[in-house]
Amino acid sequence: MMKHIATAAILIAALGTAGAQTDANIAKQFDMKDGSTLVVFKDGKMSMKDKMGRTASMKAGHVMETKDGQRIIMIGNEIARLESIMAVQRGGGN
Ligand SMILES: [Cu+2]
Repeated sequence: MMKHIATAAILIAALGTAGAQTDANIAKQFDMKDGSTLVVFKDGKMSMKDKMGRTASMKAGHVMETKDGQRIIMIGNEIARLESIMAVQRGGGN
């Protein structure tokens, strides 16, 4: 099972600059099987958005699956970091 799990470092190396970037600190976003979104920061730490696009908590170490079947281990749980980026995207309000 472990061999099927890509580490964030490998993902980021493979992605290079090809991933959609919505913020300078975000390396890549993945659509997950359950409808949520995985946000990977450039330092390899991660945060989640739920189906409604709200920040969501997920324990580090949790194994998630992307829409296309990749398995990724949750690294970090950067809710506050994602929240601050989303606040800026909304125009700086709450
Ligand atoms: Cu996750």
